[in-house]
Amino acid sequence: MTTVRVIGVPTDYGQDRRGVDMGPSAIRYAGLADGLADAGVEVEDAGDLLVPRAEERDPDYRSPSQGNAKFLRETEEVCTRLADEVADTIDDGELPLVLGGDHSVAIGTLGGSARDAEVGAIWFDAHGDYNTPTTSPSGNVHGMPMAAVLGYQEWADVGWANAPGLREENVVYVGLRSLDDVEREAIRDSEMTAYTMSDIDERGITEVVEAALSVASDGVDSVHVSLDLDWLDPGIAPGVGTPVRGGVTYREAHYAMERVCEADVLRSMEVVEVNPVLDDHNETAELATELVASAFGKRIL
Ligand code: B3U
Ligand code: MN
Ligand code: MN
Repeated sequence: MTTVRVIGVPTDYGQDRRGVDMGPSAIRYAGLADGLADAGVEVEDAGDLLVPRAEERDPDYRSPSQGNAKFLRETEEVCTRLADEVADTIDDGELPLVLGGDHSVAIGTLGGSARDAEVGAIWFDAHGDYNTPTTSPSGNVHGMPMAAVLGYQEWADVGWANAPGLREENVVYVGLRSLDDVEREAIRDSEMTAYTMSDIDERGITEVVEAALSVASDGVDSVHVSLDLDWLDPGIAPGVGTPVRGGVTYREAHYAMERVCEADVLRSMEVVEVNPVLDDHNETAELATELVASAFGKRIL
């Protein structure tokens, strides 16, 4: 039986809306343990990483070539510890489930997951998260983790942020609908595969998820799944910092997670950007727990 080790990472360094640091509590409170039990997996909750409060820190960046990346030192501190935890979990034969926090935590999750193995990644997100400190319009690191782990441009010199076992060819986006201009060109020029919401409209979630799984798992040991709750339509997931209209539906999201489970390639997973301060009666956190349960094997029948 799979043992899932839950690792909470209560950060909000990577973006401007306070409250996403309460994501791990909100997701646990919404019934994560019961959801995982329903899925039939063993659960071990490792608690939360200790994360210094943003108020005690200075957001001023130390730029990798004069760009803007707010709280980069703090992000390094937290992601370096997270990467070790994730790598240790996998070494122990367990499956890490990281609860964010904002999406900058993916630098740590992937850093650990792709440390000693070739892995693929499926990025369920409205956004590309492929900015660099010089292309970012906001300086928010949650808009940069994919570029960071792949060592794209200025991120190439930021060793702690790179995930050695991840190659562009095995990275797949699903559900994109908000990209910055420079970021769009960078994704087009890359070897990554990007399925937008239009692709889902045209081909259906079934076909898109099938294609995503096959690209991500091609020639690698296993796959990391990153689930940004703003992937879903804000009508059902209002508790996120940067909602974008036109996201996937409740059923599409569940179907995708069910297929992830059936493909049996999962190495690590993270659920990010749940912000209970912006949420409606914790419904986004509840949705997150339901989707996790589907990803780990909960079925209707
Ligand atoms: N691309 C924008 C906005 C953004 C990225 N990720 C989220 N929002 N969640 C940026 O700031 O990089
Ligand atoms: Mn994201
Ligand atoms: Mn997003």
